[in-house]
Amino acid sequence: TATPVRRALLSVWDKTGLVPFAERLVKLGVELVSTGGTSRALKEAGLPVVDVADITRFPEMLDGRVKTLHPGVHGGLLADLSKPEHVAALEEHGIGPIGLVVSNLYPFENAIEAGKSPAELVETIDVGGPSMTRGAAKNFAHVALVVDPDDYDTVAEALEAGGTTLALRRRLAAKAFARLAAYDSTIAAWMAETTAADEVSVDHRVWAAFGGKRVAEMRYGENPHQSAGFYRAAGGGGIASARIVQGKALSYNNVADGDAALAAVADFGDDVAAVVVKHANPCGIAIAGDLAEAYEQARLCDPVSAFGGVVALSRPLDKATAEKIAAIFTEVVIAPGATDEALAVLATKPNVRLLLVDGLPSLSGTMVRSVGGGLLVQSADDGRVAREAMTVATRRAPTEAEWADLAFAWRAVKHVKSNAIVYARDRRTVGVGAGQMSRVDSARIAAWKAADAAKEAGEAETRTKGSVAASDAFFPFADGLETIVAAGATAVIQPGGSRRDDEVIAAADAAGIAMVMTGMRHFRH
Ligand code: 93A
Repeated sequence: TATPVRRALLSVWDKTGLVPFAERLVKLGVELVSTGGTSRALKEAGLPVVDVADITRFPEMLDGRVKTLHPGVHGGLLADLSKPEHVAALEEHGIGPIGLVVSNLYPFENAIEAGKSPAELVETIDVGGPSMTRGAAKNFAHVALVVDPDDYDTVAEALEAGGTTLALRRRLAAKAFARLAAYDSTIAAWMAETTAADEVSVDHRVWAAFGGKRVAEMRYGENPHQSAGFYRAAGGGGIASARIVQGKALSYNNVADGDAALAAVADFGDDVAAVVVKHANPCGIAIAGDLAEAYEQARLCDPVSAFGGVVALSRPLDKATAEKIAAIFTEVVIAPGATDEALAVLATKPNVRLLLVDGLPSLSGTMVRSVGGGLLVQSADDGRVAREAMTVATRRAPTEAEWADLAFAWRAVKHVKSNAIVYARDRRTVGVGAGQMSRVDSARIAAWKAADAAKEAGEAETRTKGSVAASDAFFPFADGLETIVAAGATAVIQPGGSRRDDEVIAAADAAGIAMVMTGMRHFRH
C-alpha cells in the first residue's frame, strides 16, 4: 500500500534540485515546512512555506544551533501513527505529523577538505539535521526520508503515483543510517586525529573507521613493537564471530592465518576437508573419506611447514582428528564444532587455541584492506567455474581421474598468494608454490618442496610425478608450463587468455599433457 504525504519538512544545506522537487510536492498539495535558508530559497521560487519557527513557536536561536530541536518537530516525526495513544498525544499538544523529511547535513566533510579551522569545523557539526534524519529513519513505517538529491525523482514519482511504499521508505532509511554513520565517522576520525596519539586508543580509531566491536585484546600486532586489536565488524560472521574455547591468547598473526585457513576450508565445505596454513598460505589442503585422514594428508603435503601451523576443518572436530593434531605442535584449530571426546583430547594441550564457528562462513561478502591513508574495498572472490564452462585447449583431454584432481587443485590455488602454483594428486595438494614475483619460481618451488617431502618420507619417487597442476593466472610464457611438465604433472588447469596461449598450448601438446582453461583468474595478494 502507498502512503501519501500531507506535510513535508525540508532542511537542506545542499540545495541542488530542491526547488523543482518542492514544486512537485506543492502540486500534490503537500504543505512545506522549512528552516531559515531552505525556507528563503523556496519563498524566492514563489512557493508557499511555513517556517519551522511557526511550528515550534520558538525562534531559531544560538546562531542556528537550535532550529529544529523541538518536540513540535520531533513529535511529528516520531509518532507511530498506528498507535491511537500516539495520535492522541499529537492532538493534545497541537503537533501535526510530518510524512516526509528532506534533509542533508552541514558539510563537515567538505570543511575538512577545505582545511577549515577547528572552531569552524566545530560549527559545521550538524546536530539538528542528523536528529531529524535519525527520527525519520527510525519511523520509516510512516515517514519517508530523502537525504540524497539523487532520490528526489524517485520519491516525487512515488508520491505522484499515490504515495511511497514501505519498501521504498525502508530503502531510504537504510541509506540515511549509512549516511549518518559515515558523517559521524568523519567527525570521530578528525577528533581522534587531533587528539594526542597517546590519549587515543586503538578502540577510538576503529570506532571512527568502522564502528567495530572488540573481540579480543592483543598483546601486540604482526611484530612485538606494534599495537593491535581484534574487532568484529557490524554484521559479524567468519572468524570474528568464532567462539574461543581454549588456548593461549590469540595473536594478530593467529587471527590472520586462521582467517585464511577458515576461508579455504569453507571453499571445500561440501567435502570432508582439512587445511593447514602457515604465514597466510596453505601448506596443505586435502579432502578424504574421514576427517582424520583429510588432516593427515593435508599435513603430509609439507610436514616441516605444518609444524606450528593453523588448522581448519570442514567438519566438527572428532576424537581421532584431535589426537593427530595434538601429536604435533599446532598453534590454532578452527572447526564448525567439536565432539566432547575431541574437546577432552585438546584439553590435554591447553596452549592450543581452539576456535569453534557456527557453520562454515559464506564465500561471498566484502573485503576491506587498509592502504596508506585509505581503504581498498572489493567483493570477496567467490567466483566458481562449472566444468561445462571450461575448455580443453590441448589435443589430449583430461581423464576422469585428472578432472577430479584438476577441480580440486583449481579450488585450492585460489587460496594461495599469487603467483600461485599448486600440484595435487588424489584430492590433496602435494606441492604449493606461493607468493613469488615470478610464476616460474612458484612452479619450481612447489616441485622442489614436493621432492623434499618425498625424500624426507623415504618415498622412491617425487610426489609431483603423475600429479596435476593449477596456476592462479595465465602463463605469460611457456616456461612456467615447461617447469610443470618437467616436474612430471600430466594435466594443468589455468585461466588462459595470455597473448602467448598458442605457445603454451603447443608446449603442452608437445609434452602430451592435457590442459584446461577456466576463463577466470584467482589472484590473491
Ligand atoms: O545547528 S544545527 O545542528 N541545529 C538545528 O536545530 C538544525 N536543524 C537543521 N543544524 C540544524 N539543521 C541543519 O541546517 C540541516 O541539517 C541543514 O543542513 C541546515 C539547513 O539550514 P537552512 O535551512 O537554514 O539552510
